[in-house]
Amino acid sequence: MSFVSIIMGSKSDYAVIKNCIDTLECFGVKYEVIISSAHRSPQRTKDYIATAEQKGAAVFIAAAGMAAHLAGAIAANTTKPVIGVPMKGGAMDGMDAMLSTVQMPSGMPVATVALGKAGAINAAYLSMQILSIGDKELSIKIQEDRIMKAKKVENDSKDIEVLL
Ligand code: RP5
Repeated sequence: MSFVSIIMGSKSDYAVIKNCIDTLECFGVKYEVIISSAHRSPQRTKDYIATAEQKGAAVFIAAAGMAAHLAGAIAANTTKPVIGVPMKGGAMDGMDAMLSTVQMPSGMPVATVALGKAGAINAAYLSMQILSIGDKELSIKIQEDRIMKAKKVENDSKDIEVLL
């Protein structure tokens, strides 16, 4: 059974990552979620990745703030795709998290999404798009979601649009 594994560095990341969880639930995608840190609990992080892979984790989502490098630490321990969600906050308001996530040296990629809520939601979408490569049903759900989004743009516009 393939699933998405979500690892956040601290409980303080949960409010943002809940958006990722909610998005996966909307699509009926299976996931695990744990708190584990690259620097506060490095062994737990490493052990969890090995266990999750054995159980069927197909994609890892890593959420961390400041320069915690959780996504990179996960990428070092798996060849599965890793999506990094930089958390806003701290003295640099997320710039440190963004750079420590996006600026991975060559050969050890982390697919980095936007800071905060948008990034958490996009991490869910990107992980589902990866899973959908081998899952036709999920692929159709994602295509239907795109159609709904396009319709919403049209409907929102109809409410306010002025055309000459
Ligand atoms: C990172 O440090 C966590 O991912 C969190 O975003 C940040 C601050 O953690 P706390 O001090 O709030 O636990 O490791």
